[in-house]
Amino acid sequence: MDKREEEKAEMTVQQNREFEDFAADVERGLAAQSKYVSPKYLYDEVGSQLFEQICLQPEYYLTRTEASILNKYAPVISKLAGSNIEIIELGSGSSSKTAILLSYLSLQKKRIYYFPIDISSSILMESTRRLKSQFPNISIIGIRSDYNLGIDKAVAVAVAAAGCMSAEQNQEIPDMKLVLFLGSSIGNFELIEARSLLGSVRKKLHTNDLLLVGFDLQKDESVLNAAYDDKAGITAKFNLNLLARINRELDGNLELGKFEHHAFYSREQQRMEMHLVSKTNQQLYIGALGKTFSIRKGESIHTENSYKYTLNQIAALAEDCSFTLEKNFMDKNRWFNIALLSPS
Ligand code: AVJ
Repeated sequence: MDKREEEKAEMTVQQNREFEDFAADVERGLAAQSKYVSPKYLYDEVGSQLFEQICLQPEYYLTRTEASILNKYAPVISKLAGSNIEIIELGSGSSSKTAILLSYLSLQKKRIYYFPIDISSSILMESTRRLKSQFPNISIIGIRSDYNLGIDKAVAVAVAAAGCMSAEQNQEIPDMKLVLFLGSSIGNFELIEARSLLGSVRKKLHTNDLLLVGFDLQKDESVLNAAYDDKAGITAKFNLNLLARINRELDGNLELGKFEHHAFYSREQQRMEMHLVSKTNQQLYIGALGKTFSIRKGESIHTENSYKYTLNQIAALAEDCSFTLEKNFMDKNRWFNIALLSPS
């Protein structure tokens, strides 16, 4: 096999594994007592595009608030960073917020390597192409991976690639790593999972490295509820696309019109919950599984949790994972916080 064929074959193995995972996860989730599907399946090509649109909705304050914090504090953050820096971003998406940081860093750093890691290959390809033309002096390599499972691998690849690139081009080896986990993606994780994720990042870091994590903060429930049920109906479309994806990829017969998007803040759990509620008693047939699942009128498929943090909880989480919370960068409403963490 030549190299191209080899790449193609590898692609097929990977895609096949993803198909099997999706099928198995949907089967487990729909057979469960309380139906659920992991939020990571919301982000196929269509879902990732819809999420980009959510970020532009007036009700979805998260993205613009975090961007405003980065605009304000990017100069401070870039001063803290070393001069040869390796940036690794988990769940980079369109990288539009990171571009704010990159533009400051590129003004003063000697050498910047940027490794965006994302689950969606289309978004990743698009954003790396855009960033490469915007920042010709930054070395950019996109890594397609599910950061939850692939963090060790992804970070290892990034570290090795930076080493090779600097050796090949006779350039300096990065003297520090800056890991970014923005957008409140951490909110999708249960506390125990968030600890293990930050814990595995911590293991990859050395004394001078830094980690920036975006946390959405607890606030008035009406603000939260509106953010996850925008008037234009984009979040509803995003949620319902999960069913369309099951139809596309798993040969399902789900009728999108027979489900309703439902998002609410649970004060007890301190999280937003997103559900797809069945409007009727119906049978859900999934061709790829050769199985039918019954769902009752009013019964829901739980598709996402988005935890909202307090500053105390953030400090405790950092400490639990052997990080020192160096600084909280917040907007003036204290709606969002970008925590700067260093290895303790
Ligand atoms: C990408 C997980 C940060 O929880 O706010 C947006 C996803 N879901 N609207 C969030 C999402 C519904 C988003 N995160």
